[in-house]
Amino acid sequence: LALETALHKALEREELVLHYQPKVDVRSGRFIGAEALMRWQRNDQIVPPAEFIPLAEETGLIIPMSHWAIREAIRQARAWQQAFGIEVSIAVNMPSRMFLRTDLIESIQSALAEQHAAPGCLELEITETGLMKDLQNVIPALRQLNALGVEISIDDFGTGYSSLAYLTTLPISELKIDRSFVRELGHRRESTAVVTAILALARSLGLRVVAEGVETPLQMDVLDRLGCGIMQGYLFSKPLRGPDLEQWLRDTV
Ligand code: G
Ligand code: G
Ligand code: NA
Ligand code: MN
Repeated sequence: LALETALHKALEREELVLHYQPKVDVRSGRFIGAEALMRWQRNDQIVPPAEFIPLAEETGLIIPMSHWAIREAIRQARAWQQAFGIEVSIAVNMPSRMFLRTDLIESIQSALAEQHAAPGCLELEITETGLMKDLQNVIPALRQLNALGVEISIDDFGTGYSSLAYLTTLPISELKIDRSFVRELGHRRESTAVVTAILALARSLGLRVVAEGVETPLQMDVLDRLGCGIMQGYLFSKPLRGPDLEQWLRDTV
């Protein structure tokens, strides 16, 4: 209960921060965008999401936290666009229940308007498992977001049980290959088979693919050879505080 109270206050006290992990187009070396990952700056410590996201989900605090994350990501994307003169898209992790809320679209629209930002600066990630759990109820929001121009990415893809038939009808833009498959690339043939299958599926549906959790040059080479060009992982950068990602951009782009 103490933690719940503290988390409640954390939002008001602006103790939540987003860290950003770049997505890279490996062939061109281009920065494609970043995934926002939430951190809680509690006193002098950084509390990782594993220790507060489950609590936030249980208590419902995840709803205002998600609204906050959307606004903060849009603000940051806009700031980087202006500072670097490039298109920046920031992906925010959404619990599936956010897509059931009637105020989601309105909240995004007002945040975009306030920041004079285009919808393309925001992307929303939903896990494959979260999506399939509530598919029929989530679809209307996906359609509205798509119409607005906010792209949807399916996170941890390959670990859930997608109905492939449904996948063809969903207005989504990106699949993120779960890092459990990436980790075993070059060591377990089954992982290569799974990644190959995901890439073939994505190609036929016209979806972008991002490999997450890329840690080694070997994994990068295998992915590149299989035709997956967009990657995210410690090999390129860990999630960074905003100012540190700016430095990374100056050094890299
Ligand atoms: O950031 P990693 O560093 O530890 O994140 C651990 C887990 O917490 C991941 O599964 C990630 O999806 C989740 N997570 C991180 N940030 C957010 C967030 O802003 N919102 C939600 N709902 N989950 C997040
Ligand atoms: O569930 P989701 O994919 O949103 O979680 C992202 C999580 O993966 C975060 O905890 C992030 O810190 C972590 N992460 C990012 N890159 C790597 C990596 O290269 N290796 C590992 N093991 N974890 C990573
Ligand atoms: Na994610
Ligand atoms: Mn992921």
